[in-house]
Amino acid sequence: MKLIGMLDSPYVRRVAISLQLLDLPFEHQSLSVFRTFDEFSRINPVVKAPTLVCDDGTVLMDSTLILQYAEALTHPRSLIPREPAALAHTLRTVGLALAACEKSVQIVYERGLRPAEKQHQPWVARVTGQLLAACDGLEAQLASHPLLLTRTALDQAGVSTAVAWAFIQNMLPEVVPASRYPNLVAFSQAAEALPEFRAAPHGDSTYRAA
Ligand SMILES: N[C@@H](CCC(=O)N[C@@H](CS)C(=O)NCC(=O)O)C(=O)O
Repeated sequence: MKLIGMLDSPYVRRVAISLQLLDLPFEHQSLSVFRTFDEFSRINPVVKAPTLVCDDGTVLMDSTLILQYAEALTHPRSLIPREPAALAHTLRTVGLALAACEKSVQIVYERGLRPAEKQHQPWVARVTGQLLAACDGLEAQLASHPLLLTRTALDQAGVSTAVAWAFIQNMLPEVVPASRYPNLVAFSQAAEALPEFRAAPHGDSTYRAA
């Protein structure tokens, strides 16, 4: 299978790290949804990153749906707990992390794609408040339910939390001050030291299996 999209996207990165943790081999093609729009659109005309081209040629998109497919391939190995209370905790954390990604991507797009005179401050303020609320929620989740950080114990809550934090700190550090989030800083530092995170760093590199 082939993962399409750049590792500067938190959605592509959470898939790249999760596939490794699930022991699923994959190729990676680091195409930009902006700079290589035409090449991307020949693979997926919708031009969404991540895109996954399955071994039978089926083209999937959306990180959560791609991960659902990946977990079907590796069942019973999973990054999502089965027991309902643990599942609710994991899904709450993943939801907060995905909301943090969505809100930070919206700010990055507003700044990078819309001409300065057309930027709408009330919208930016609203999205910034939502981003900070999601980060506050993640910080509180880490305080009340510390996440485990070994290769076998790390679940989708841990992957998505660390990936969201790295994206935010790379793209919008002045919007989300690290000093307000000590648990996220410590968790992120430990996660980024794991081989699966180091093999798929935020940025424009291409993942290659070790
Ligand atoms: N909910 C989607 C969000 C994916 C997403 O928005 N990716 C961005 C890159 S970070 C993208 O494809 N942007 C191009 C566009 O939406 O036109 C997921 O989880 O995969």
